Amino acid sequence: MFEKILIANRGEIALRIQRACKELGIKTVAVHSTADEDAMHVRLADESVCIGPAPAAQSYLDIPSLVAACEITGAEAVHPGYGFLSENARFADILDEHKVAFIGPTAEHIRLMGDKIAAKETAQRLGIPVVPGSDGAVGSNEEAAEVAEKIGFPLLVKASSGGGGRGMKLAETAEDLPTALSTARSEAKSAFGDDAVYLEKYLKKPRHIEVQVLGDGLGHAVHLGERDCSLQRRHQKVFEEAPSPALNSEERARIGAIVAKAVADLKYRGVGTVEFLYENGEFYFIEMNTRLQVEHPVTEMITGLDLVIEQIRTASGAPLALSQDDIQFSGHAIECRINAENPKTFTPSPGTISYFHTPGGLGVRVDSGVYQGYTIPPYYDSLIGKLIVHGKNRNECLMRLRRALSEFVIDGIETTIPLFSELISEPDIVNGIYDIHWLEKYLKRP
Ligand code: MV4
Repeated sequence: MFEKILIANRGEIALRIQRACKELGIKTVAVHSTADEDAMHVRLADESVCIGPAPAAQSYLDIPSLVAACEITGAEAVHPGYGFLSENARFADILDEHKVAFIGPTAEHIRLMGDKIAAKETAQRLGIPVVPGSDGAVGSNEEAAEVAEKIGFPLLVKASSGGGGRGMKLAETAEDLPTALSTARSEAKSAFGDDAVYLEKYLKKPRHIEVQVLGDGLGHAVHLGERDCSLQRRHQKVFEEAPSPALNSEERARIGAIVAKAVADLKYRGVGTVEFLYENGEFYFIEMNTRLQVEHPVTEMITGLDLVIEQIRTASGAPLALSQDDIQFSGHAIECRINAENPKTFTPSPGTISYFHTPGGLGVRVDSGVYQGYTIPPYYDSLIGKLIVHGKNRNECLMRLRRALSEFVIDGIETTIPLFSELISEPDIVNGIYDIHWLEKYLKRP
């Protein structure tokens, strides 16, 4: 096991990772930009290193500074958190060259899943159902038109180097296809330096359901159930829950078993998320994320497992101590992402928190990186915390969430808390009837 871990991140996730390290008796090293000198993740770490100025490109994304911080402190491993360098295969390779462990999958697996065409081919080969579409990249517009006729319209043109909603173009009819292809290609070329695109049948009203997996890199893997992340705005998730109100236990066990088998066959190490669109009772693979996700706590709440501890153990080479039968799902969990933003316009609202009171009590968890008197800098993501609530069933979870939201007080800045207070009174949310377009439609209403 590692004795010292460097956490290459900031905010709530840096604190979350420190907590796991402390439980394992591992020393922590925080890194920070000059804008984060007063941040909680710096105060609570055993050691800290300033790695550069405020812009992330010169600090949290600066690989040479991070490698130097490992060398100065003697950290044996790096946890990247989410965002920043968490899915950067080159970073994993460079750490490896410096004999520092990357707490995550191998660089090869990160690279494989970063290439969306290769990821989809791999998923299909391993028995995971995928969205009908082109076999790999499409060549000329003529070739694309032929494939498109077979798939049918509407369809999506997706960039192989895209993901998370970047580099997608909708073609409603054959007439739209040439424009969709050329704009997708040129946007992908300038954003990612790669103009490879592929085609997929467009699913009109799916839910976004993702399966959490955990592997040891030695051929053993389990699934930890799914999360429903359909409530999103502009590809930013807002509210996540586990289990999905749309699935029954047979569907859960079936897709879970398929995914766990695939991940075991891949010899995947660490935690991962296999993303699906779900429509009319069918699952369609879209992408795999090779990082710890923001919404991992809802899975922790219903399984009782600590996903960060599992990441650290598997990165140190330990075999999985769990079999699928050891995983028990209990109750229901919901996460609300608390952003420092106006709850109607979503304009960022950095500034000083003049008063901060978090909810508590049975089944309530707050993962946050801020405190009363803290000044949120304007340079980074606006996520300042997450409220996660657990109950023995969905109804109890919603009752508890309503209560917890009413206790939460954050003054001095605007936050998305009022949006959640509204959402949990909406009949569709109470009944669990929503798809990936629900929230954007709701926000557009007069
Ligand atoms: C799709 C789709 C419909 N049909 N693919 C957007 C993010 C990226 N991960 C995949 N995305 C989508 N792919 C097919 N074939 C609709 C979306 C999509 C979406 C997916 C998940 C969550 C929110 C979304 C919002 C808009 C579009």
